[in-house]
Amino acid sequence: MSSNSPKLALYYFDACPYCQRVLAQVAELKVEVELCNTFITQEHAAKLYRDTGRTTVPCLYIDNKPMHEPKDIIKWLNANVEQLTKIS
Ligand SMILES: N[C@@H](CCC(=O)N[C@@H](CS)C(=O)NCC(=O)O)C(=O)O
Repeated sequence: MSSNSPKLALYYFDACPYCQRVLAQVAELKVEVELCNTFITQEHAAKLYRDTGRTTVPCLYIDNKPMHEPKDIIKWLNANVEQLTKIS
């Protein structure tokens, strides 16, 4: 991980079709993203609610700053792919 790559964490649950679109783009771009399932892990749902006032997913944390809206998340990933850590 190069020092200036932002740390990414995706808050999601499997039954959400918007989350599946974002997960597909993450796989397509081969970028490293911590996956936080809010359905399976209560603490992930609690953090999301604490930080954003809602439990809506997908939510991408970029250096711990939350971003909602699947379209915006995918746009940001595509626009910043060069500086993101790739999975080998
Ligand atoms: N436009 C929505 C799309 C996301 C959305 O509707 N997510 C649903 C699951 S498919 C959700 O999180 N519902 C539960 C909740 O809002 O707490 C957004 O704000 O990002």
